[in-house]
Amino acid sequence: GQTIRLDDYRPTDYAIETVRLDLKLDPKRTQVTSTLSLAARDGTRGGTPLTLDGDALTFVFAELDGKPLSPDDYVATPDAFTLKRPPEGLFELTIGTETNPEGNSALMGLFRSSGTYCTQCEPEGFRRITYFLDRPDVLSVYTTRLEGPKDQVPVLLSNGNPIEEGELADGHHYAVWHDPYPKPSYLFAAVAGNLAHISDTFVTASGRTVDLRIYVEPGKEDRCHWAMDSLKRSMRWDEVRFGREYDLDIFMIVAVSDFNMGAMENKGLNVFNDKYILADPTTATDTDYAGIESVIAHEYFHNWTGDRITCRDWFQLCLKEGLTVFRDQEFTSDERSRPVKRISDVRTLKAHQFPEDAGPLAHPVRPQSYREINNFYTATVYEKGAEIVRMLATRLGEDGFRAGMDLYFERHDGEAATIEDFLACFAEATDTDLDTMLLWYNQAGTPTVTATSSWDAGSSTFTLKLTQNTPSTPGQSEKAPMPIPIRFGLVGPNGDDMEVERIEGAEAAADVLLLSEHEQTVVFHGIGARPVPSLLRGFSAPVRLEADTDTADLLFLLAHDSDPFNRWNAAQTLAMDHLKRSTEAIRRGDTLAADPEFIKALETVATDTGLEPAYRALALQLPAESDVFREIATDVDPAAVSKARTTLKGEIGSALAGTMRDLYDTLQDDGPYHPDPESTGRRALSACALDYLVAGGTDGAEELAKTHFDTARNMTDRLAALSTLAMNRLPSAEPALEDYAKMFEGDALAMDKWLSMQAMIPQPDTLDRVRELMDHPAFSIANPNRVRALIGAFATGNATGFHRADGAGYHFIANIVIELDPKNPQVAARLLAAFRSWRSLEEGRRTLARQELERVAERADLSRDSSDIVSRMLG
Ligand code: DPP
Ligand code: ZN
Repeated sequence: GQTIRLDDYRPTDYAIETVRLDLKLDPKRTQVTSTLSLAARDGTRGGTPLTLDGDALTFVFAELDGKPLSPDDYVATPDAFTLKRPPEGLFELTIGTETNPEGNSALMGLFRSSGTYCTQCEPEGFRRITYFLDRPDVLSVYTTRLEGPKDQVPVLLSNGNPIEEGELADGHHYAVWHDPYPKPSYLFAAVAGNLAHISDTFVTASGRTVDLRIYVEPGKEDRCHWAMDSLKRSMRWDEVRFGREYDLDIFMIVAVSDFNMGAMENKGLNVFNDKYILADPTTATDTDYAGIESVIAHEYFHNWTGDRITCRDWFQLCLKEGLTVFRDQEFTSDERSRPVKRISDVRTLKAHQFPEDAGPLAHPVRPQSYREINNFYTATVYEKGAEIVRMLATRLGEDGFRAGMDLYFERHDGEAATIEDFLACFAEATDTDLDTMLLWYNQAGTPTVTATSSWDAGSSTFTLKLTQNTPSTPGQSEKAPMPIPIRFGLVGPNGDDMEVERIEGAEAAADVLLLSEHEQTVVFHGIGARPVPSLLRGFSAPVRLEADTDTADLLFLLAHDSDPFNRWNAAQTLAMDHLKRSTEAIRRGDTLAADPEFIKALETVATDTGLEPAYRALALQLPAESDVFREIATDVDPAAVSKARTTLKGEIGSALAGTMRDLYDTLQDDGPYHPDPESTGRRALSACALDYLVAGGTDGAEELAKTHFDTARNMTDRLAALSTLAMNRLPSAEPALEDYAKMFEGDALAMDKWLSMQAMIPQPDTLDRVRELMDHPAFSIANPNRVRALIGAFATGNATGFHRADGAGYHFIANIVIELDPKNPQVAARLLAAFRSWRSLEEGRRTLARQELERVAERADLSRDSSDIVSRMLG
């Protein structure tokens, strides 16, 4: 495959001012007629050939300014259409193509999901519908006409506002939609089918009434109300926090059951994976409710950061994604709990982005080149991209950040912009030199920051020696130092933050200092007693911090730090230190007991009713096995890590059995279910207590969990109890799993949870179970949600199973990738990325994993998606 490079960017020779698309819907032979009004851009030489992108298209006809073109005038292949000698001035090109929605198993372009016609165009799906300049910097005004048999497709939707509809002969009807906002092709959408909807209205800040609709399969309307509620709150929040109003008369969301991604922000017509729409208390968990709220917000916020201002090219993907993730994170923080949200986001970042950044798939937030852009919808572009925006906000303060955003919206509305454009707005609005911020976009790898400290009584100074070092990553061996904002506090002996008279050696504002060199020595004056430094508060930069804080310091921070993030982080660091040492002991055939002081400190947090229950639940959660892998980094023995973690959990559970039982008892609530943050937190803490009771082997714990499962009145409680039974491999797990399957038979989303849970049971023979479940009626290899639920959960959520010492887990996943790749390359390539940390494994597993990767790589006809991943992985 060909490599696309950022440095090669140049605008197209021609602009497409308007697009008239006409779709005559048919399951196997949909007729697409596209009429483009084109004009050469300034500077294009007269007669320069025009080449439009295509992908697997069936060409039917072409006309120029309403007259048929002779075959001498153009070349049409499945992958491109070239008009050899375009006329001067404005001209109209009409092209007819034919496409087979039913045969479209890749779910890119026009496809069918349970009978509904639906599109997915980002990033390069529009070229599977018609020939086009299918890139984000070609902005056009679209008018779309949809036509089909009224009994099969009573609902016909596209972007913008509806302008016309009518009946035709032989039971057909049509609808015409017009989107006045110029947009790139990746934001085009069309949906047609037998859909029901719920509707509501929203009055914007300036008093316009917007019609809101959520479309679903008939019968599922009752499960859309939380999504609608989330949408209205998102619309209000964007007005209040960023001054952004919605701009069309109607905003529509459609939920479909076959979808590669979570959701898609098409202008005025978002298409969602139904997992992020449908919710009711019996089938959705608190996590599902929170996920729906944040994905609804994310896609809605794209209306300004993505749609009104889009990306110049796909290298700038983080311009819309990082920024929009930041915005949805802020929304959740404002709606729920800021510390809890921050901790969850950092856990996600470390679980997904850090390993990506440390392995063969590492790439800059703004890559310099790609072979397949679909493989760059990554944790790095999204989550690290959001962290960079957060660092800007941290450095510039609330007002400065808002001023920069205001300028960005004002200056670039209606444009396709770059990261440089974005940074320039903040630099200008706040008169700050932000040139080195670009390094965060251009350099891959997670910097390690070290901090060594000393206090000098005589001079009342506290000295912090800081260094930063970013490891080499594929294609980048040398790294320049980056600007790293470190939010800090010096915690005095009484537990309060100390006053600092003056700071030398670093640019510092209030409680943030900027590490900008490889090495800096920072001196804090007026420090009359030895403080414990609390660094990187709120995780102010996406770095790995190695500080010289010892166990006593960490216990002190866990008890006293005024920053809730660092209090939590102190507990995590203590647990991680233990897990690493315990893993080593296990590999030596030894054991290592947990520190009673640490367990006691956990108990103090768990029972501190001054803290939110959700926060207490997070504090009690041990680092995941994958977190420990990451920290160990080389020669990882997954079985030893798993054993270390299970042992520690058991020790805590048994030491704190009485506390956990009290917690559990006081947290039960008989009121009606509501997914609000308070009751969500209560349920999370209760589930955590129950899990520790079981892990600790407490008398009666299994019965308690079984009763919790049987008497649950919502999915959150039911699933938590089932998970505890299953993950701890208790005898009651199997009958409970059977009961669950009977209860939710036929409910695909609820059955996904059942598939996932079984796939994650941490024992070697889980692989056999996963193979059997592939024959269960609840599973289908054609549906991405089912594949992610069963196979994805096994590959990424079951270290014990996937990393079986005999390599059977690797072999199984490689087989699935090979089977899936011809049908849905995107989903196959995603699955393949489960191997991304293979080089860190101990030698035996590393060899087995390499063999499987090589077996995949040797396949002829591998998709560009999978071949790109596998070659980078082996490269
Ligand atoms: N729909 C995906 C997202 O919102 C890709 N744009 O992140
Ligand atoms: Zn997005």
